[in-house]
Amino acid sequence: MLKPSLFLLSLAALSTHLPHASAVTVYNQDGVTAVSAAATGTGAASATATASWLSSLAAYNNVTLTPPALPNPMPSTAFSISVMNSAQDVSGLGIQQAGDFFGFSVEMSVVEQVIGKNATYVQVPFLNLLATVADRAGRVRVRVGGNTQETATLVGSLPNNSMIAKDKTDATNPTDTPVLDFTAEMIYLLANVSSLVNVKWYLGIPFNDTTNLRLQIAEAAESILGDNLLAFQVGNEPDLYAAHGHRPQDYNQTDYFNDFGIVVNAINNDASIPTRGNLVAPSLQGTWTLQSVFDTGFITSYSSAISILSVEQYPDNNCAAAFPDAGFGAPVNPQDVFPNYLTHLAGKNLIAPYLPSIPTAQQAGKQFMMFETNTASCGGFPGVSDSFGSALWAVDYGLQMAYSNFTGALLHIGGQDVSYNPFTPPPTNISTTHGWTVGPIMYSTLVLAEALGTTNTSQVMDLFANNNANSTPAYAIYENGALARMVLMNYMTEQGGQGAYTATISVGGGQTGEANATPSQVKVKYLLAPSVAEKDNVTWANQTFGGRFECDGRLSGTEDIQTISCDTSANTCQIPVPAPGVALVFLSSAAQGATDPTQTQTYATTAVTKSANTVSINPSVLATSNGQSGKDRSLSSTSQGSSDARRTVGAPGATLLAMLVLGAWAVAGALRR
Ligand SMILES: *[C@@H]1O[C@H](CO)[C@@H](O)[C@H](O)[C@H]1NC(C)=O
Ligand SMILES: *[C@@H]1O[C@H](CO)[C@@H](O)[C@H](O)[C@H]1NC(C)=O
Ligand SMILES: *[C@@H]1O[C@H](CO)[C@@H](O)[C@H](O)[C@H]1NC(C)=O
Ligand SMILES: *[C@@H]1O[C@H](CO)[C@@H](O)[C@H](O)[C@H]1NC(C)=O
Ligand SMILES: *[C@@H]1O[C@H](CO)[C@@H](O)[C@H](O)[C@H]1NC(C)=O
Ligand SMILES: *[C@@H]1O[C@H](CO)[C@@H](O)[C@H](O)[C@H]1NC(C)=O
Ligand SMILES: *[C@@H]1O[C@H](CO)[C@@H](O)[C@H](O)[C@H]1NC(C)=O
Ligand SMILES: *[C@@H]1O[C@H](CO)[C@@H](O)[C@H](O)[C@H]1NC(C)=O
Ligand SMILES: *[C@@H]1O[C@H](CO)[C@@H](O)[C@H](O)[C@H]1NC(C)=O
Ligand SMILES: *[C@@H]1O[C@H](CO)[C@@H](O)[C@H](O)[C@H]1NC(C)=O
Ligand SMILES: CC(=O)N[C@H]1CO[C@H](CO)[C@@H](O)[C@@H]1O
Repeated sequence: MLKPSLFLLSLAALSTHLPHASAVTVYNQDGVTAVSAAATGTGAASATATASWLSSLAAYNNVTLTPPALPNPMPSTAFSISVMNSAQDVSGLGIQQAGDFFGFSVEMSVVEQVIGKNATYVQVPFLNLLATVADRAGRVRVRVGGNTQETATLVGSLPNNSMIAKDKTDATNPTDTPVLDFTAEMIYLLANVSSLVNVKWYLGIPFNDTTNLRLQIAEAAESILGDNLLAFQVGNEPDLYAAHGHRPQDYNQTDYFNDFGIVVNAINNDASIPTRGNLVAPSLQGTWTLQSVFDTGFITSYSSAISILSVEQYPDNNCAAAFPDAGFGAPVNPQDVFPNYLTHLAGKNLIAPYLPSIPTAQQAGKQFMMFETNTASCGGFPGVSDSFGSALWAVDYGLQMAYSNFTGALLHIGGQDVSYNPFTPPPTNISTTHGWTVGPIMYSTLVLAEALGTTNTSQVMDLFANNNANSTPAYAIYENGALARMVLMNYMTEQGGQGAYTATISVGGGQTGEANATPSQVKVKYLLAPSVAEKDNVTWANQTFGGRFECDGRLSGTEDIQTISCDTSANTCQIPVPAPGVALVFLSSAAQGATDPTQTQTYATTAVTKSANTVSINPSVLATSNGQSGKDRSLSSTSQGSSDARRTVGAPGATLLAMLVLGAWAVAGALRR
């Protein structure tokens, strides 16, 4: 089997005046593009070859589930969808959205593995992966933070010229999360990434100690990142502080309001933080309601300080498996929860509690973001979180959030001890021979980016298609006020020749007096895999990131965009949707050109062409990978000591008891991400 060559890019050796790059083409030492290595993505070979020490790490687990049975009764597999052509004729459309709706949340402790060792050694697969999204969306939003941001400290220097040190243990922290020291090199790393791919950043200001604020990260980031910095999160899940022992047991919304005010005042008095009004809060996990925080006067008091109101939510948790000794009871069998993800209700139910708060945010002129999310906290469910089903779940969930007026969502990336990562580098000691592992959920970011496009005017409508059957959701996307694209989904896996459906769509000519606007043909891109349980063989318009350990960050294969002719006398187009699968239907060539990376010259706001977008890096300027240099622990996981078999909760018994008294559900939701 050919292996992709992995290189770390030496930015120092490159011109500092590179254009914003949309694709970084890396050649291996034989002068052969590494793309050929990432090719077919059968996955079968790598799965059987995967050593057991690798499959014991959640990110590379070998659990393959059984697709659920077909629904009984079956939904119709031949149904019509009639859509309006003009947004004005549709009631209940979501607000205008940008193609970068889905971004990523990178746990701060895995920055070295995922983003780069330092500002001059950037992980090329990371650049390439982000470029696949930036190509389609115009830009990508990435948050660096998580539990680790709360106690992280920017220091002048670290031993051995390290960028991040996480050897200290925070004895008070029950999340097994290491305490981080980092240098400004980390911010330079992010700046250097942004000079190659259009990435915009969210960072977190530590909030563990309001008597000793550490605003250095904000000071450094504003001067180093400039416009590439979007906002600073202040407080990560403050509604869990008491449960986690980070604040007194009676810590409540008023205390949080007061703590937040201390940070706002300090920023206002810090001349080294020139930007105002770019804070993200309250980032609740759900133990407190948003309304209970708003009731303290939070929005009115801090309106000039906040740009984004935020929540963080996962639909389930796998804490019982991640922390077997912590009293969470019997581990969940992933097979049992798999069907929960394979329904249109999944995303809807997850965001339902937040819908009443969104108009409040809109009235205050604030964005409303799902700042950290994924399939299940405490590491995800092996076989679920890394299945094609998770990609379908995320496409539906993302579009549902866009329809429901969220303004963005960030998919979380942990270490090798979680199974839900959009992408995971190989373990350090095999990084010269193995490529990255791209999770099926990564493809959902491409689908969302292309569905929403680059004009910032896309409005999403849930079509409640097929009598609102939960297995066959469909969405319409209006752009500049007119229907541009549709997304047709199928959660079923074909069994006994059953499961696939054909939607007969017609545009305009509805009851509002619209004229027929059904095109004579449509273009369709499919997201496909043989079953919802598939882990490796996933294709987007016939292109793939490959199976486990096969990816250098680029899609390989020949793009295949289907053309479907419509019936111009009946004014209908018949769109087949395999089981399982997603069809992205482009209703016009303009609707396709606006989002299709094969036609990047049509980007409305950039002058760059496809060829100018491709940076070819000569092998002579590439250093070899991080090789054997890193200590396994410091490069292996989100949570200190948790990537191996001895998973224990590092909390003193008393803290743990206090947590459990408050309810396992709330604690479980955020115990470890
Ligand atoms: C799956 O991985 C485990 C170790 O985690 C190993 O014992 C088992 O043989 C593997 N199964 C397959 C089918 O590769
Ligand atoms: C960056 O990291 C690489 C790989 O660990 C190392 O060889 C190099 O010396 C580092 N550069 C700086 C400036 O620290
Ligand atoms: C906050 O975190 C810093 C850095 O880890 C630590 O030195 C400090 O003691 C912590 N403060 C509190 C109140 O826990
Ligand atoms: C620095 O590097 C040396 C040599 O590799 C090693 O022995 C030492 O433990 C390192 N120190 C720290 C603090 O990592
Ligand atoms: C929080 O606790 C303080 C002190 O007991 C109390 O005065 C305040 O009303 C409480 N706030 C809320 C929102 O319950
Ligand atoms: C989203 O916002 C628009 C404009 O304010 C509104 O018409 C629509 O009903 C909202 N959608 C939902 C699901 O609340
Ligand atoms: C890499 O490390 C793992 C354990 O951390 C070990 O089992 C494996 O044999 C090592 N592989 C190589 C190629 O060194
Ligand atoms: C879309 O919004 C982004 C972020 O605000 C902006 O950079 C970009 O120029 C906008 N694109 C268009 C076509 O207005
Ligand atoms: C990969 O999946 C596609 C369907 O999505 C199927 O046609 C193809 O045969 C599969 N390839 C392998 C090697 O399993
Ligand atoms: C799909 O990609 C494969 C691999 O590149 C290629 O052999 C095949 O021709 C492509 N299929 C279509 C229909 O383009
Ligand atoms: C473009 C850019 O931000 N370059 C930075 C890369 O990182 C080094 C530090 O190692 C900075 O000196 C450069 O300014």
